[in-house]
Amino acid sequence: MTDTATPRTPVVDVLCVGAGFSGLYAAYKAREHGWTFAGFEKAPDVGGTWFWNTYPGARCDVESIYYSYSFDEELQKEWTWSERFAPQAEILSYINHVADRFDLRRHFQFDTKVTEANWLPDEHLWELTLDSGAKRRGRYLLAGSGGLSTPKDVDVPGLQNFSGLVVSTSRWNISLDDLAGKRVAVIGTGSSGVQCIPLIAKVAEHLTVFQRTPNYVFPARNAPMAPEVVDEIKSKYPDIRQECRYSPGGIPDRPVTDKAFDVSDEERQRRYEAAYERSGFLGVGAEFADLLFDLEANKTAADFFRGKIHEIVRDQKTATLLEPQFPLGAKRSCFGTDYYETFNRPNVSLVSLRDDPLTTMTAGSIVTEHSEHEVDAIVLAIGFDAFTGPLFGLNVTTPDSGRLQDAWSDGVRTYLGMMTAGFPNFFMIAGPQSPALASNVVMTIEQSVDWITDLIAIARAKGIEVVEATVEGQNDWVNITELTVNQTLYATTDSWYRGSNVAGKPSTFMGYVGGVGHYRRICEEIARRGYPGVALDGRSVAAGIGRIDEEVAEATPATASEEVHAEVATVVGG
Ligand code: NA7
Repeated sequence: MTDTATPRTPVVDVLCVGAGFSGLYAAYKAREHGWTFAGFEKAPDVGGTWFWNTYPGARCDVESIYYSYSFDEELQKEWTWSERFAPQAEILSYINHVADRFDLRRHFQFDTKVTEANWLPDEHLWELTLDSGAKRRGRYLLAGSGGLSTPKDVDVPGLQNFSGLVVSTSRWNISLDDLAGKRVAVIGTGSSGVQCIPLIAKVAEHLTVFQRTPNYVFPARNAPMAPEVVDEIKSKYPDIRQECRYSPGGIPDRPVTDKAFDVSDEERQRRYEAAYERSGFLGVGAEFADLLFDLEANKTAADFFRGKIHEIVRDQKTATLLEPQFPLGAKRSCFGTDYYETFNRPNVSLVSLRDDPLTTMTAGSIVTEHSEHEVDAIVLAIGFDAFTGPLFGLNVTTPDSGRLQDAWSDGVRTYLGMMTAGFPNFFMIAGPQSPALASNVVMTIEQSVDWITDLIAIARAKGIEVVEATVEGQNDWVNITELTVNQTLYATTDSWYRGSNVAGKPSTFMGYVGGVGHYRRICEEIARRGYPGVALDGRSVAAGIGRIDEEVAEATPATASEEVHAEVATVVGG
């Protein structure tokens, strides 16, 4: 029997793609509202990115006590994280626990890929096509498909010639033992490469690391969670979470009050040393308020860090090759365990692809311009087609706007990172131009789902069937995200943050970097004012989101870094 849509095809209130942190919370909220919900997940089980990224050493880089749901007090009380940064398996068992505890699994169809999503304007419905050919219809479509879930296409020359073992960190399907005693190559030194390299080095006969862009790799200082620390946090969890919701990054803030050149050279060094010991996102890169805004200030932190590499790595030529050259923090810093120390091992060597580009491969070797490296196995840690990859894979289409990828052919355009003009009743959970990329993403996901489901609830209560971002509201938001990022050093550096890791991808900065708390206040204010920037059955309140942004800023005590930000804005006329 074919399973195509008929007039009697059941219609649910909410369709959702993905059963990771986003989809599960969306299912929970939909059920709380009493809506029918149908979720689709291509993996055989829950977990999203954490289902697939099982490479050795995979763990979160935001502390687990924050990188977890905050919506249920009992949940956060009963779950105990074993380490400061939980490994992938523990995060996945947490997600499974949440799915079981709230009985969410039954709302999802697994092993099911959504291949198309079409808006039916006459019926005000979304119709999904599944890889089985089946159709499913619903009033609202939520993309909980994640930001870092679609692996980048392999763009390493000559890989088809190689006859040994090839494995990708984002689709890891071997055991570490399979690499034991082998000559292994790792290509890529982002977070994934950085996390697996030290562990592969321990089992491989020889490991050759092929590095294109050296990163800042801070010591993660991962450790078991002391029971008394866990008890202390659990006793204060609601307050801590509330602080996180209005913080710059979705983790408890450590407000800094001064700029790098406000203190003497000796004092600055002393502060960087202490911050280096502390590590984490509030480490060296956050020690002074102007580090992400002022290149000279940033250079003091970057130089300090480069000095650390030379202290750790014995071979000074290798240490120099490992030195990052872009401003510290301008793309996502990595957190590793024994990363630089690994280059002191006799069985590890480094090839700098900047100096010696990879040209091709043979059946048993990687060939660069100046050398050839015999290997038995290649680990690809080359990253993701971030944010737009997962969304474009859904082929979201409306008759008037065409496919999302065509509508965004010159770059991403969203309203608050959650909606996009021309695609009614379609919502992106923590999508591009939301704070997702520069935040504790679990907190951003919760905020996003809350805002989206509040809007749907209001529309339903008023009998409104079609909800859509206005072009005016979207233009305002795109301007805000660009003005905000252009005042920072993020704007100066190529990375997946702006799509430059994928050939041909239009350059748009994929996040809002004005802070989780500020963003939340803007979203709250927009809701309070009747959703300017959103057309409800075609009617909208005039947008003026820029004015809301300013009013929210004026009403909130500025943090030191926001003051620097404002100073920079005056200087550059932003
Ligand atoms: P990333 O951070 O995008 O890192 C990918 C790495 O792979 C990076 O070093 C790239 O160098 C390198 N790369 C990519 N393509 C190639 C080719 N063709 N040849 C050589 N080297 C290449 O991805 P990750 O998975 O490590 O981390 C993603 C995020 O997950 C991370 O930020 C955390 O938020 C969690 P490049 O820098 O492009 O020169």
